[in-house]
Amino acid sequence: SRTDFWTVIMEDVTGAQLIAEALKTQNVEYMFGIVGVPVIEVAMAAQASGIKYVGMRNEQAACYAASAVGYLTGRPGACLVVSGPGLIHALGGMANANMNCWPVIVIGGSSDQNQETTGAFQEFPQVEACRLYSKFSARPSSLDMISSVVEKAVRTSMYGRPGAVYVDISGDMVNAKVDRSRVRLVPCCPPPPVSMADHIAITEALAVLKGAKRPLLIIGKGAAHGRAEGALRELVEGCGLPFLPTPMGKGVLPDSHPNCVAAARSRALLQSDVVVLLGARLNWILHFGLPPRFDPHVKVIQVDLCAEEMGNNMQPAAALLGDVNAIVKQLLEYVHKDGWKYPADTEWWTTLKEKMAANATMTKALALQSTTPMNYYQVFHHISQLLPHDCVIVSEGANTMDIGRTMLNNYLPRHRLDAGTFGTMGVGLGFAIAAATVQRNQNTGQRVVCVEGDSAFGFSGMEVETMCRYKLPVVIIVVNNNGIYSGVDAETWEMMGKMGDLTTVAPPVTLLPEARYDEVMNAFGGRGFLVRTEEELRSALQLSLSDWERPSLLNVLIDPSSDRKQQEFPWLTRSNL
Ligand SMILES: Cc1ncc(C[n+]2csc(CCOP(=O)(O)OP(=O)(O)O)c2C)c(N)n1
Ligand SMILES: *[C@@H]1O[C@H](CO)[C@@H](O)[C@H](O)[C@H]1NC(C)=O
Ligand SMILES: [Mg+2]
Repeated sequence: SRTDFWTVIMEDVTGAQLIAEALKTQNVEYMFGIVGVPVIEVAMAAQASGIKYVGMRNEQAACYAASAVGYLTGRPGACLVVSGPGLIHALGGMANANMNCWPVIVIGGSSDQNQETTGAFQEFPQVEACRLYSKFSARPSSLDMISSVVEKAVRTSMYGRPGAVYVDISGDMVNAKVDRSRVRLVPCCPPPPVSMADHIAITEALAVLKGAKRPLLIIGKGAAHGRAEGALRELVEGCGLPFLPTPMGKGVLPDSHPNCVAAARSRALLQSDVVVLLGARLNWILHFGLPPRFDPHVKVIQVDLCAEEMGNNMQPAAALLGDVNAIVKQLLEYVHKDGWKYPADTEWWTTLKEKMAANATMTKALALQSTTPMNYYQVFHHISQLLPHDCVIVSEGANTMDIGRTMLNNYLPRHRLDAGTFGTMGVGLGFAIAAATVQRNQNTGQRVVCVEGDSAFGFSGMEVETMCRYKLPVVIIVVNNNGIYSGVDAETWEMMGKMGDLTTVAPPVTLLPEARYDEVMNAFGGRGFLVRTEEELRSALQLSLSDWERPSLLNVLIDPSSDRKQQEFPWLTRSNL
C-alpha cells in the first residue's frame, strides 16, 4: 500500500547500523571485540547484518583474532572496542598486524563529540593514537560518510602492503539517526588489483638465476598471503630448485617436499650465491641478508609488492615489484620457453643433503630419548606423529616455538600462525579462536592446535573461556617448563622460598612450578589433562583430537632445564634473550 511504500523510503538508520552494514557490504564476515558504552549497539547491528560476532576477554586478543582472519581469508576481520582503554588494548594487535602485513579493521567507539576536551568518560585522542600502528586512521565526519570511510579503510587494509586500519565512531554518532535514502552507499571494493613486474627486470632476474651455482628460493608469508602456492610448486619442481620457508612461509609448499632444505637452513643461507626472496623481508628473521649468516657476495632477486621494501639492508641484483603469484607465473613463462632447469647432480645439492641428513640424525637422537620428565624433542616427536597433516598449527613461546617450528611439519599454506615478525607473546589463543571460527564456518574439517609455552599461554589465558563459550574445539598444548626459556623444579622453588623473599631470590625467568593450566580449561567445561609421560601425552592428544564438541588443554610438564640442543648459530634466540 501507499503507506508501506513511504515507511520504506523514510526509514531511519542509526550510525551503528550504518557501520555494520558498511562492513557487511565490504565482505567483512567476522567481528571480535568487547562491548560497553558506546559500542554495544554496533555489535548487535553487526549480528543483525549477518556478521559473526565473537565476544572476547581482552581487546588485544580480539585484535589478534581479527588480524588472523585477514591472513586466513584475505578479507580483514573487524575488531570492535570501546573508547579509551578498550582502544589502547587493541593497539598491540594493530601493531602486530601491521608488522606482519595482515589486514585488519579496528572500529573504536569514542566519547561524544560535544564533550571533547572536557575530560569525558574514557576520552582519548584515538585517531591520533592509532596513526602509528596503522595505514589509515580516521573518523567519518557525518553519518552519510560512514559507508565511504569504511570502504576506504577496508580497501586500504588489503591493497598494496596489507596492514591495520582504524575507524573511529563517536558515541553520539552511534545512536544518531539519518534517513536511509539520504545516505550514499559505496559498493564492495574488489580484491586488490594485480600488478606484474617489468619485463626488463624479469630478464635480468632470470639471467642472474640461470648463472647461479648455488641457488636458493626463500618463501615468506607474503607468498602465503599472495596465494602463490600453485605457481611456486611449478617453479620449484619444474626448475629443480631448493627452497627454504620462513616461519610462516611454512606450508606454502609442504615441509616434507624433497626440495625443502629447512634442515640445512644455516648452510643454505650461508653458501647460496643467488637467493630468490619471495614475499619475505631481509629483517632479523633472515639475519638482514648480511654476513656472517649470508655470503657477502650473494645476489638477491627480490620479489615484493612493496617498492619501499626493495633494497632494505642490501641492494638486490634484481627487484621484481608486484604480486608474488603473478610474478612467479611471469618467471615460469620464460623458463617454460627454454626449459631451463637447475641440475640435480650438483655439489650444492650434495652439500645440502649431507647437512639435512646430519640434522635429522641429531634431532632423532634427542627425540628418542625416553626420559621422564620429558624434553622438548620428545614432546614434539610424539605430537608430530599424531597431528593430522591438514591441521592449523598456532604456536608461541621461545624454546617451545623455535623447537616446535623445526619438528612440526606444515603441509598446507596459511596453516601456521605464530609470534611472527614482531615476536609477540600472547597472540596464540586469539589466533586459534580465529582459525577455529573460520574453520567451523567453512566446514573444512580441520583441527586447530595451539602449541604454547607456559609463559606465552599466560598472556591471553582467559580466552580459554571464549573457546568454551563458543564450543570451539581447539586443542591447546602447554609445554610447561615452569618458566620463560627455563624454570626450576618444585623442590628448588621450595628451597628458594626458604632462602628469602621470593621477589629478591627467584630468578626473573621462573613461573610457578607445575602450575595447573589444565584446571583453567576444566573450570569452564573444557577437558584438561595433566601430562607427565609419553603414554599420557599420546592418549590425551588422541582423545582431544577426537572431540569436536569442546576445547582441550594438555598441560605437559617437561624438565624445567630441558633446553635446546646446541646449534651452529643460535638463530632467533638472541632476540629472545
Ligand atoms: C608481548 C611480549 N612480552 C614479552 C616478550 C619476551 N618473551 C619472549 S619469549 C617469552 C616467553 C617464553 O617462555 P615460554 O612461552 O614459556 O616458552 P619456553 O621458552 O619456556 O618454552 C617472553 C616473555 C615477548 N616476546 N612479547
Ligand atoms: C636443522 O633443521 C631444522 C628444521 O628441520 C632447522 O630449523 C634448523 O635450523 C636446522 N639446523 C641447522 C644448523 O641448519
Ligand atoms: Mg616456558
